[in-house]
Amino acid sequence: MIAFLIHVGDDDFSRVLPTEANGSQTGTGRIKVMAFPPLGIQTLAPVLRQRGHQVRMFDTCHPQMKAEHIALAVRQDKPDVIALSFLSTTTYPAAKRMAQQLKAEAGTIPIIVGGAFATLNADRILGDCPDIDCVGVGEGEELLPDYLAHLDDPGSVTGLVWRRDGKAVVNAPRPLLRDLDQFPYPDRTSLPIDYIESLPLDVPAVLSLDKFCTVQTSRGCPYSCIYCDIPALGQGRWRSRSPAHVLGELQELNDQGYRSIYLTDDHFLINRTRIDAICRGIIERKLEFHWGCEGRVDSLGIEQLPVMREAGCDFLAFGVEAGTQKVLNRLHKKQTPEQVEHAVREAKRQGIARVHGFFVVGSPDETEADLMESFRFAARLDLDTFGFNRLCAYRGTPLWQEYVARGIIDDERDWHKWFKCSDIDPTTLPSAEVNRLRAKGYGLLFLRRIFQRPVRTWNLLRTFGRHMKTTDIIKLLASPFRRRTLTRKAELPARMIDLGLEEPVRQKCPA
Ligand code: B12
Ligand code: SF4
Repeated sequence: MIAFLIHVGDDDFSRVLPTEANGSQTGTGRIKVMAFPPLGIQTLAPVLRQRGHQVRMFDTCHPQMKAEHIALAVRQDKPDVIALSFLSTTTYPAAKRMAQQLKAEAGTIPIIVGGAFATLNADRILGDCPDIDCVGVGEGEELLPDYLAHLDDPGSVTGLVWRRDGKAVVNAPRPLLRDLDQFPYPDRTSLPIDYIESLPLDVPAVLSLDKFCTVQTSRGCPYSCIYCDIPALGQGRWRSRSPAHVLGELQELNDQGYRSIYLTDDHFLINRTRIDAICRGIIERKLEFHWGCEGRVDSLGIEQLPVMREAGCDFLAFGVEAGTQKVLNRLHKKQTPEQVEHAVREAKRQGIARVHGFFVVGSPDETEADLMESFRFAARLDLDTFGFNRLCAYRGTPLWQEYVARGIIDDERDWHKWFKCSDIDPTTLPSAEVNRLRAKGYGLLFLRRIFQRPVRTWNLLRTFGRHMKTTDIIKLLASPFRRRTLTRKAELPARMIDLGLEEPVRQKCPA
């Protein structure tokens, strides 16, 4: 059979590399795009091929892989199945538009969707979008081939949510995969795109022009932070590939010339022995790439930092979230500021080149003093880079459930939206206030950096400056103080719309 695998991305998170930034070639058919590779379809493509299917992949970050181009390919190739893959709530409108445009061309060819958001909202998607025929819930490695083998009998495919006589039918759930080592390595060569290691910003913030890709060595996380849907996606379990399987893939990538790798694991640092085995393997094999990962500050993996550094780890991102125990507790983060300090200090002491801190602002019960303390805390920490995003609520998280219970979110009508907490929750600081304090906090942080660590700041700017124009660096530095316009804005909860509001009002609406 012929299957089309299409990654629908957010335009905000990709940008074709400008020619002056050295690279986008015309004529060769390959382009350079500042984006993360679409690991979902890269993972599924070889699995389908192994079962004898033909696969054609598309990533909408490519200017020639927009809906109209894919529709043309549908007309030419007449695939048996069109599979759309997208990650988040923010991309659902684009995925729907893609399904609509392709359905007009595809007629009876079934369109199946999958990915994190689809998994958490399967039956609702079918009720909402007539152009989508079914949803694959959870991991696709077994589900998608099973679906292709039973196109005429969707009722037999576990994990599938499909439509019969206009109604959504929810098949029995498919258990989580037990053995992640059984599948072929992702296909990173079929798409005519070179992904460039960059920051997902509105200026071309290129980090390196090294051949770049992502790898997933484990799935899931056993913690339960209130704003995160990873536990819901993976049933609160952490599963991993064996070090030998991971090393096989890393060797292949090394031999293909990849020199920059980012691990998209939800929590890479969880298992000390496994980290040790992977890192020692990288060292023994003399693999040449540098790599980065994310993890919790209380991980046992912190003890493995020396071997990680030796194995080429030069970027480590920690979920710091807040500078006060009160807010950390409210987020159910189960970590202390002292653990944050220890982890960051150790990472720098062991020579990790860039240590990043993810922070959130605008959390429930966070006061002005708490928020400013997060910035002061960040200034004290030995972080190289940091990001302060406003806390948002997504369906599938404990926070979403809390807002449903508190009568702020109507789960029936709001399921496809996401909300900034400071827009909707009266126990948060108002959005305007959060923005004002964030700009003030960034100002404080930048000044402390420039005066207390001038050499480090200069070196960091030089890293950016290698591939960026000075005007773009200035834009990058000014970005925390500017208002960014994303293509998809947070929407209003249904109950506020009922009240005729056009802007969110942070008060409990009548149920
Ligand atoms: C890497 C990553 C990114 C990268 C983008 C990567 C890319 N181009 O693909 C960047 C940094 C750009 C990013 C940005 C954002 N992300 Co993000 N991201 C991730 C992360 C950490 C890993 C994704 C990944 O590579 N997984 C590995 C692959 C193999 O898994 P997969 O894609 O899910 O595919 C598997 C299954 O889903 C399934 N499958 C996939 N497609 C299909 C299709 C069919 C038909 C079928 C049957 C099955 C199927 O099979 C695959 C193999 O099992 C996930 C967390 C996670 N664990 O999913 C968050 C995650 C997806 N992101 C999230 C969010 C919120 C965002 C942002 C909105 C953040 C923001 N506010 O700026 C943006 C939006 C970006 C966008 N929509 O394009 C949330 C989504 C929550 C939600 N309900 O919306 C997640 C779950 C993180 C979290 N803790 O909440 N992200
Ligand atoms: S935020 Fe990180 S630690 Fe918390 S549940 Fe999600 S993946 Fe786990």
